[in-house]
Formats: sequence, C-alpha cells, structure tokens
Amino acid sequence: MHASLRRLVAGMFWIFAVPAAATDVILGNLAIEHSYARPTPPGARTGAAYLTIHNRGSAPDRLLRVTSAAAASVEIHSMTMEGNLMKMRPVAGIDLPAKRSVALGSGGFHVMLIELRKPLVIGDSIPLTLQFERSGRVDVVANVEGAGAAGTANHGH
Ligand SMILES: [Cu+2]
Repeated sequence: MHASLRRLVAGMFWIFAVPAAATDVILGNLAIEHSYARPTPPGARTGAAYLTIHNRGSAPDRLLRVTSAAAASVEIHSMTMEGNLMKMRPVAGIDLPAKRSVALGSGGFHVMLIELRKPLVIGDSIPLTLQFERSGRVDVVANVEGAGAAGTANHGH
C-alpha cells in the first residue's frame, strides 16, 4: 500500500475510534469510564445505565445522586439475591474508596431510569449528571449499546 494512502486509512480509523472513547470523562481525581445504557423493549418505562468510576485520588469520595433529562426520576440501585429472587432497591449513594475502581455494572449497582421520556434505542445517547460528595458535579453521555459478552440484566420492576 502506498505510504500516503496508509496514513489516510490510519487516520480514518483514528476518527472512527473517537466516539467509543467519548464517554470517558475526567472530574478532578475521578475518571468516569464507559457510561452506557441498555436498549429497552417496546412499552418499557424503565431502563438501566452503567458506568465505571475510578477514584485516582488519595481521599475517598461518594456518588450521591444521578439525574437525567431522559427520565422523570433516576435512582441508584443495588441488586442482591434473596433466596433465589433477584431484588433491586435504591441506595443512598455509592462509596468510592481511594485508588479504587467501582463498576456500576450488570448484576450489581446500576443507574435506574424511571419513567423514560422515550424508549432507549441502540445508537441513541442520553445525558447523565453525576453528583459527588467531594468532587462536585459532572455531565456524562451514555450511549445506548446492545448486550455484549457481559450479558443482560432483567430490569422488570
Ligand atoms: Cu434497578
């Protein structure tokens, strides 16, 4: 391949690679990584969003609340097994220990979007505002992504 063409192709891949990284946001000592939401089935009024928060600082922080224009209300939920029943319940916040990553992922903590303004469709994105005890507030964008190898969580409330 001609050298200049090779550069052109490499440049194109770089451009295409940007949207995948665009959900990563830095707020002080916090890195908010891979914010995403799952598509909702027709008629569903609730959806779930996930993200990973890496606290690179030497002091603990805490995720206090999440808000979004995409839903009438937003709760932070935990998911636990009670007997053989999966139970979800709101939690008051999530502790972010120093030098640690906390994942809000399928099977555990998640952001619950209640009374969605419209269904979540793959390829769309929704805004989330995260409020932290120490670091303040930041806006992130969650892309609506299909289920991958990580599997899906059932969010029927
Ligand atoms: Cu939930």
